[in-house]
Amino acid sequence: MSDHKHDEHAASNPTSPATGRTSPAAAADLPGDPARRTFIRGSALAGLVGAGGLIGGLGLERTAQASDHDKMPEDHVASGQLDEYYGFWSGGQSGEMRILGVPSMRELMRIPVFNPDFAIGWGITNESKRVLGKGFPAGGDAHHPHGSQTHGHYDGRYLFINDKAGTRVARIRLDVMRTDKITKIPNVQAIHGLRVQREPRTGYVFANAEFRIPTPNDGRDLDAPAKYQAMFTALNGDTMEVAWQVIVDGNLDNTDCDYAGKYAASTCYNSEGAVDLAGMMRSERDWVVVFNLARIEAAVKAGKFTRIGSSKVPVLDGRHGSPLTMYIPVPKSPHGLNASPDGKYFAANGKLSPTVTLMAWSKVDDYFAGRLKDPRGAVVAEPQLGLGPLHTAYDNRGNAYTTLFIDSQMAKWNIADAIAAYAGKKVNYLRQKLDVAYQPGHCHTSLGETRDADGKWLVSLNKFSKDRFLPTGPLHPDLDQLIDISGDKMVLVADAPVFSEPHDAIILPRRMVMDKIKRKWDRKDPFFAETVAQARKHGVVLEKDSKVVRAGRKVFVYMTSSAPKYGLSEFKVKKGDEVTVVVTNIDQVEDLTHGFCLTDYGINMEISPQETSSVTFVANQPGVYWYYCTFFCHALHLEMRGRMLVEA
Ligand code: CUK
Ligand code: CUA
Repeated sequence: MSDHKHDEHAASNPTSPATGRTSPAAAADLPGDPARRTFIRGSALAGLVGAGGLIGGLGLERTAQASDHDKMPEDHVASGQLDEYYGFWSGGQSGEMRILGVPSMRELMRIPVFNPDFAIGWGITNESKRVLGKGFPAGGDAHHPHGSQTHGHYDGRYLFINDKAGTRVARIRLDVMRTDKITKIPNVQAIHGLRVQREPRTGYVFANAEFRIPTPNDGRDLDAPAKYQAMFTALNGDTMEVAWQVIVDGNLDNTDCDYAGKYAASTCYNSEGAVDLAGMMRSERDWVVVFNLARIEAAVKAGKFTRIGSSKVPVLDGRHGSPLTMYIPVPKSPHGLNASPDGKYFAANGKLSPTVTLMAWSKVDDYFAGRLKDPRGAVVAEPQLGLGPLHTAYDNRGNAYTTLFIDSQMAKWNIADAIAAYAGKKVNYLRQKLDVAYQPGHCHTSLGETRDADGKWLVSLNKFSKDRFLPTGPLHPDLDQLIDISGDKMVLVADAPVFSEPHDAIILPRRMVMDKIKRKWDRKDPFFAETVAQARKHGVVLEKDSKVVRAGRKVFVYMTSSAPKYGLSEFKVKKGDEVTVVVTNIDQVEDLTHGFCLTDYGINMEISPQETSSVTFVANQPGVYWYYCTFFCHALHLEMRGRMLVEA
């Protein structure tokens, strides 16, 4: 049966092998003259924000050179072989999460999160609607996937991801790769930065609100933006309830936390509190705000908070002068915030400044203990790297890798040397610059957000692909490039076009994930437990019974599915009935998934081995309607169908 699946296609490698299409060599040996990179001002800035100038022309002048990598494609994963790593990719404005194999960069699966998805029935089934909530928005804008941790190691329980468009945070179960909780964050708008607590465990999920809004936001204050506020939010990763919120000055962009369980920190741009572009650029400095978790928890316990509107969430005041927070001035409009896996530092990426500001958690200790008066004293290095630093990733050898959006490059630099240079020593901390194509946003190293950073792979998530692929109309794919960082030099090994638009990704070793994965559903799984309980009330044993239960205008249609048959080949309802179809896949064979599609009713759902899926709809059109299986499960798959009669 399962040999009916299209194995030979699934196993072939859609990404290019080592292409040799980029030019690591040219820039590689010339770390560049840091002094050449000065603050972006005047016309350069206008070009950046105007988007036309700098972005439009860049990259195209790059000359292709053969890489010395042609002989041994590091990314080659032959047909039938498994990747060494799982990559979890944000799906950006598609609202989903994607699973990629690394290093092949093959897309393995998509996990619908904030987006409706007809293939598996996300947003259609009752089980998914329970997760999405009533009246869920049509989609989402997902940026930052992160894996739950225990003591700074991935623990394989959950993935978390933000929705900027719908101000939500979602949790995905790693064992079944399915979204199991979505929380709408109150009092704020546009959840952007997201991270998980590392110590002792996750624990908190930290979420940044990017846009400042009136509090409460009840239809006033268009003309009083000075009264707008943004808040830092901590959720409880076990319950997905909001634990507390802290009001900050400015708006929050990206966030990260330490490896000791003491602090979280966020980049803020728009310290001016402006509502237009010119205003947001006025000051030369913005800041990083650090949150003291112990003090926040103590303040919550002591009742030093307010509540806003009908929300139960404790809201604390963390604006300038608050004992809960520390404001570290950094060059204006910082973007990415990245903690180093040695547990010592955190970096704010300059974006409009050619620098990355490196700060030490130990100095944050000093500040909150009163030993450090000037918060700027937390800065231990400020390396100049190039134009448009957005995000930084780390290896296990003391090096950092920073994306340069405007320069279309990846800069590798050494942390210890950057600190020495900041202290006045004459050392070159820049190790290499590698051209990427083009305009990278995030970068991420294998295991780089944990203590287990292994210094093997780096992925550059580029926003523009322009001339790199067959043209696909005006809309181009993004381009995620895989870079081998295991040696002294970064070597580009693979190009993977990706649909709009992954911002961030994480890379985990396969054993960590495979150990947790279920190949079939457990009949006691909580994901469909409510549906099972309802069947029990009707005296139905889902694994055996196929029958119709009528309760007034509500009709429950229970059926099994077993290749190539549904338990019911027909059922009758009356026009206007509220019909709930519950299908239980009793097949035990791995990969033997069935579908249930009801023609002309806009209904499809996936039922994987041992899963129960259900859908509720109103039978508003009289007539005969065929339902059929949508997953090619058997030689007689096309015959796997039945009829619903809706009586007029
Ligand atoms: S953000 Cu998109 S490139 Cu949402 Cu992490 Cu920096
Ligand atoms: Cu069941 Cu196709």
